[in-house]
Amino acid sequence: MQNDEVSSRDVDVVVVGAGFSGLYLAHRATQMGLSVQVLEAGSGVGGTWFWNTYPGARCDVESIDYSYSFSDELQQGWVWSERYAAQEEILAYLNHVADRFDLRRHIRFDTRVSTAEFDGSGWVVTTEQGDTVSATFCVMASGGLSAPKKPDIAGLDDFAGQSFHTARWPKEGVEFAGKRVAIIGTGSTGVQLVPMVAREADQVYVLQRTPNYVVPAGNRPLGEGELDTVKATYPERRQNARRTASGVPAAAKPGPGKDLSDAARREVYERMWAIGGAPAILRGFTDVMTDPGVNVFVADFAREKIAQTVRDPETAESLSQRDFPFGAKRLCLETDYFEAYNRPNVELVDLRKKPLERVTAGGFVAGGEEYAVDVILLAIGFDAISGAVTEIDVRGRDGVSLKDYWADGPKATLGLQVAGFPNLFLVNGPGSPAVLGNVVAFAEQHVEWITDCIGYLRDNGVGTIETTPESDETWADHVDEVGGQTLYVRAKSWYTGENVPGKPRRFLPYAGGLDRYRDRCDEIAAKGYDGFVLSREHDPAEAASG
Ligand code: NA7
Repeated sequence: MQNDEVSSRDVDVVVVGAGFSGLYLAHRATQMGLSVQVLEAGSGVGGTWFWNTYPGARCDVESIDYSYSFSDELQQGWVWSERYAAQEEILAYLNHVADRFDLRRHIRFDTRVSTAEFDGSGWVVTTEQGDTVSATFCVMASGGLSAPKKPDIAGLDDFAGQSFHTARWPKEGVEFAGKRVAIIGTGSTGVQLVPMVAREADQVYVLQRTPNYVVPAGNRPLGEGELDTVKATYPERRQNARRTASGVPAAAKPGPGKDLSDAARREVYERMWAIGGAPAILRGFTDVMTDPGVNVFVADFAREKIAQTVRDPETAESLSQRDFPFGAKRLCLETDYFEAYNRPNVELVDLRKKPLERVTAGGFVAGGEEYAVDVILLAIGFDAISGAVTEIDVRGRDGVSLKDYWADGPKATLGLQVAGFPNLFLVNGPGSPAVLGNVVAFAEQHVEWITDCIGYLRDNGVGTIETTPESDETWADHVDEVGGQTLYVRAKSWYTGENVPGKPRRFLPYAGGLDRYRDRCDEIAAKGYDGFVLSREHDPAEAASG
């Protein structure tokens, strides 16, 4: 970079996190001739896929799409074995990427960042070990689902057995044979975990507070011929995905279900159930998410499938969601989940009928009944989207804390930058569309925008870039408004922050879709970062509007 102050820094860019986003950032920034230091809390690359090693952990986006598109050699060379990749395979892929592009030399592992402070022209990041790294730019590639939710369960500290959050699974594994196990939580994680633990443990109690809509994953091995067909048209497939709302290629367009008879709808949905996966099932008709009658049809269909599978009618009813529309929360994809409840060693504890009172030294008490267990698995979710950033003490101009700035709810222009925090970028931050689709496609878009922006600043001798409070508010209001038009606001979930007690309610992801979002980001960049404040000098008073 150009001026003396900047060149005296350790690196041009410091990146927090070596998951999908951080790895690509390191690759792209170094390709541009920038120096990069990635700081990673884990002892290996992979982020979410490094930490979530619980049995059954698997992606809910198809492997051929949930992968980088930036290198044709990479996508042609890598062989995915299943429709939905298991955690081990995604982690192996990310390790391959780190080696193939020689990224490890930019990464410091076992290094958790505790503070990040703007010093007038750049960032000083401090690690838990007390080391500092100074950089012109700081990028939070710290992940949307990487801050485990703190358990709000009475008595958990008194438990004498083994207990941990599923995203902190012991690396040495867990022996379930001969054990009684409680699994708290029935989101995607719980749904994947239950059948796996049920195969080994003596007894499994599944503690469910809210039933979710759970649909067949339709996972299967990928035939070699099938993968070859995809590879032959990968560039077109990726191009197609870039122009969709969700970052996965658009399938042939179905028609609306509104005017069809129930029998005709049923025929379509039997097919969708057999295909499995969220895109088929959410978009079996074009109006599942907009027409209340069609939505109720699909919800009824899903409940019928449970009743056909789960033998005990009371358990089947407890597993059936009736309070919010189909698709209002991210669908959970299952393999053998409902069948698990037919096993003699699995019992659903419906916390709506038997509230969880407390954990004791030897188990838990729900609805006045005592249950003895040896292990408690906390599949209770995450302080999503903003939690990994607010865990760090981030201080911007004049020492202002990001946590304080976000006291009423996280806000960031385009989900990328925050007023008062110059040269700080967020990947897949609050206000970005990432979690509503294929996170890898969104991460690539973010990383490309951020690195292009840094390139622009370098080429134009600009010292800092930041947003304004007005722009943050306007974008957050827009995100709220667009989110308010969807069914997502009809359920309490990590999309709104309501899964974490005390977290201000705000619809966090931008529901306008990748295509619209990309256009908006590109338009702003093409106009020299219109609406952002670009400053040649480091004195904000001399800042010139971009
Ligand atoms: P989720 O989807 O946030 O699910 C967490 C589950 O844990 C959910 O069933 C919660 O019930 C339950 N929970 C949380 N706290 C408690 C307490 N205190 N008592 C009982 N039950 C509790 O997290 P996941 O890890 O499953 O999935 C996250 C994302 O990862 C997923 O959407 C995919 O994108 C991948 P609640 O619904 O709050 O009543």
